[in-house]
Amino acid sequence: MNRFFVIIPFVTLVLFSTNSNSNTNQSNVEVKADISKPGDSEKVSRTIKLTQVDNMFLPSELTVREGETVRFVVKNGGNRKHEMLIGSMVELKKIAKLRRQYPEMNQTDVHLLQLEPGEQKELVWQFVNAGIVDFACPLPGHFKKMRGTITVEKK
Ligand SMILES: [Cu+2]
Repeated sequence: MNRFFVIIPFVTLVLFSTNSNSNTNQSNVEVKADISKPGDSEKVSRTIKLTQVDNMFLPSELTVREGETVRFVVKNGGNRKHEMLIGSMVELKKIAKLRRQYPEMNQTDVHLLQLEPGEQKELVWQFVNAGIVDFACPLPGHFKKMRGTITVEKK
């Protein structure tokens, strides 16, 4: 009988520590997203124009070359506020979920473009390795449709 009571806290402890391990793994995924990263504006080799409408990116499928640094010129041509973030789908989903949970939270990520209707902003991004990179507007109600992919081709 005593044994039973000892086992339960142990199981709880194991579950708890497994849980915190998986959190650590999640942040590893973020770091692993080294297909692309913020770029140096001195090294821009190409400019890509994107237009946001309510609620889509035009175009939503892009192709770049491994090693390229791209200046994205993003214009909000819609009637609502939009945002743009570049990253892996895992990262983007995580951020979109946070936006749903805490819509009033201040956004401090310097790589997040926030655009009022009619506004235009730029983001310089470097594509380090071949692969697929995603982008999206993480705002609630926008995220499912308002996304796109960047195919990074091998040199
Ligand atoms: Cu949007």
